[in-house]
Amino acid sequence: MKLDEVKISRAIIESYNDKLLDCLDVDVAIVGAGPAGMICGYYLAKAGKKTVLFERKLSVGGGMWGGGIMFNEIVVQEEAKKIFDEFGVKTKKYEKGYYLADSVDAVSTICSRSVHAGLKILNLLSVEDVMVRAKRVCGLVINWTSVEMAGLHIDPITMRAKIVVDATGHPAEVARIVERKSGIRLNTRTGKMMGEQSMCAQVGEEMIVKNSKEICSGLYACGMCANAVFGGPRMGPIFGGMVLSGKKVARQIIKKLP
Ligand code: 48F
Repeated sequence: MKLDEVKISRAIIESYNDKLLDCLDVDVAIVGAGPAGMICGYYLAKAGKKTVLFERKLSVGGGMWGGGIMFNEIVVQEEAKKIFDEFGVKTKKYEKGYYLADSVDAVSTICSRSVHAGLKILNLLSVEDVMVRAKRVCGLVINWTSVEMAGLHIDPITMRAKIVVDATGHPAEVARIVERKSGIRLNTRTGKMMGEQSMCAQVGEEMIVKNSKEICSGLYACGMCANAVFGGPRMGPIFGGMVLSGKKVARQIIKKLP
């Protein structure tokens, strides 16, 4: 069989076009393909919720690839190890309560399982704004990361979601946009972003699960973003909290959606 280059181009354009069109009206839109966002997306897709995840970068995985200071090993605790077992991520015991995983295995396995569960991941797309109606977040404004990087004056497009999840990690980008532009009061003590606190693995890991919840109508936070919104500490290269946080928010959303 002779290969036709134009046929290859046509196949890619038609298929991506269909995928993008299908992602313009969904149950849940997640922003950020770090560990928390992907795990949240996995459980939502597995429950049959139409879910799309937008990732700014070329690669998924966020801060997990690099482990600690580029030593590509990560640590999880007992509870999160069970979720790694469920995904098929290999772990080894370091000491009681401390399990190690190869970060490359963790990212690639979680990504693969999530996509196979039905999660649509669109990389190279940055979320630059939200859509708000009647004080409820109901969609996202997206543009190519390359447009953002080049500083080109090109308008974005908009997609609709019943629920949006901010899983953008430390910068908590979606929550900050809502605070800055919408006039909506966040469900924090002050009604505003509380900001992330300095390193404390114990408290950070406990708080991240507690803080993973609805930030305002239509918008949830999971992963490090949850501590940035509600004022919890960072925790460094221990990832149990991220995993449990993604799962918790998925469960809350599944209960809420019809
Ligand atoms: O930072 P990230 O891995 O967030 P996470 O899932 O995990 C945090 C840990 O990696 C680590 C930690 C562990 O203790 O604290 O930092 O909470 O992944 C966030 C992803 O969101 C993408 C970003 O490129 C990254 O891959 N992202 C951020 N802002 C946007 C975005 C945006 N506006 N649009 C699209 N993607």
